[in-house]
Formats: sequence, structure tokens, C-alpha cells
Amino acid sequence: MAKDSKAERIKRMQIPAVDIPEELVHRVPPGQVVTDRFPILHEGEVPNYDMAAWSLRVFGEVNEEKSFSYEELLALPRTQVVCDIHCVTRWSKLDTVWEGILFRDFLKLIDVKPEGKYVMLHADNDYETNVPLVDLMGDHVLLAMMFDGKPLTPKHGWPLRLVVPHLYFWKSAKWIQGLEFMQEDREGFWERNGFHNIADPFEEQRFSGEAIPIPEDEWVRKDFD
Ligand SMILES: Nc1nc2c(c(=O)[nH]1)N[C@H]1C(S)=C(S)[C@@H](COP(=O)(O)O)O[C@H]1N2
Ligand SMILES: [Mo]
Repeated sequence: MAKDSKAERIKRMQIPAVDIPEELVHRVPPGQVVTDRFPILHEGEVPNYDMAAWSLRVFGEVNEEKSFSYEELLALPRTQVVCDIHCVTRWSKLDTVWEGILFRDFLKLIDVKPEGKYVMLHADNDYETNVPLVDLMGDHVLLAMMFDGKPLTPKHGWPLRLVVPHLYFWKSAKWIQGLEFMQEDREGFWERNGFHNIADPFEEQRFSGEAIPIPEDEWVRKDFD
């Protein structure tokens, strides 16, 4: 193997990537490595919540703004989803198990105006990410409350995070506080900072312009569990 091939570089860095069987290879997007770790990535500090005061606010292109307490969300029907997740910093994790409210079930409670075609996820700490509404309607998109059969840990987004597994994982906002329905698309935090607006990992839509030099071992140095 060429001395400077990507595989060789990864070996030298001792990235804790796992070798996967041939039949799973098609599930790994280009440029990704599979890990059993669950890396923790976010801007700012892990928030602390007073759950009595916590709410999820729904606003923008809706006929009626609504706020949901955590208790109200807990009372809604839940779905379990098994999916692969892909972070733009190159780690992928296969067969992750989530439970929460299927986004399209949640939408039955919201009277979205016909012009509300895009959603901005508003999250802590002032994190925003934009997703077209059609991308949120799929079988694997959750307002997630559980991971691996247990409540989300604070670091992974408790009490509520989005899971939109067919897009790079920065779209899966942790600690969500608000859903804003929009007529026009608007860029969120990473989308304004050089990352791709759509973010399909299989199309390798990492950046909006010039590639941002993310070191290949960036994610390895992150906290994980
Ligand atoms: N609120 C918030 N959500 C966020 C982020 C963030 O900085 N803030 N980072 C995103 C990125 S880049 C990734 S890869 C995933 C990581 O989720 P994890 O820490 O549970 O692995 O969260 C996403 N959601
Ligand atoms: Mo990420």
C-alpha cells in the first residue's frame, strides 16, 4: 500500500476506527471512518435546565404558535429508530438506537402554513441549523429523547435533540428550544461558516466553498463515551 495513502495515515494516527465487514461498506459515506465511540461535539457548555421552566417553542410560518412542556412531549407516541450517523469531522457510527417523537407525527400537532417550507432549529448555546421541511418528514427523523434505551445524557442533548441521520450530524441539533418554520431558506451556524447548506454525506457535501482543513484526527481528540 502506498506509504501516504489515507489508510496508512489513519493507521499511523491510531484512530480507533473499527474494521467493518464487506457487506456494511456501502453504508459508509466517502471519506468517513467507522468508530464504536460516541464522540461528543458541540459549541459552548453543556446547558443546565430547570425542567419546570423548559419548553419547546414552535413559531414562524404557522397559523398558531405553540409551546410544549417536556411533560407534554413525554405524553406523545414514540418511535424507535436504528440508523447510522455521520459527522463531517469524519467519524461515522453504525446502528445507533434512538427513541423519540417521529418528526412527522409531531407535525400533526402544528398547523404549518403552506409557505412554511424550511425549518430553523434553534438550540443552546445559540446554535442554529436549517433543514428543508421535506428532509424532516422521513422514517428516521426524530425529536429524540432516548439513546440506546436510556434517556439522553446531557452531553448528547438531553432533554431533546433532533436526529436527522441522512444529513451530516451537525444538522442534528442538541438541546433544541425552538422550531421556526420559514418561507425562505436561511443559513444556520455552520452553514454560515463554510459548511454545506444541504450536507448529504453520501454526496460528500461537507463545505459550501473551499474545503476547510479539518485535521483527520480532529474527532479522535474529542471527549466521547
Ligand atoms: N446545540 C448544538 N447541537 C449540536 C452541535 C452544537 O454545537 N450545538 N454540534 C453538532 C455537531 S457538529 C455534531 S457532530 C453533533 C454531535 O452530537 P453528539 O455530541 O451527541 O455526538 O451534534 C450537533 N448538534
Ligand atoms: Mo459534527
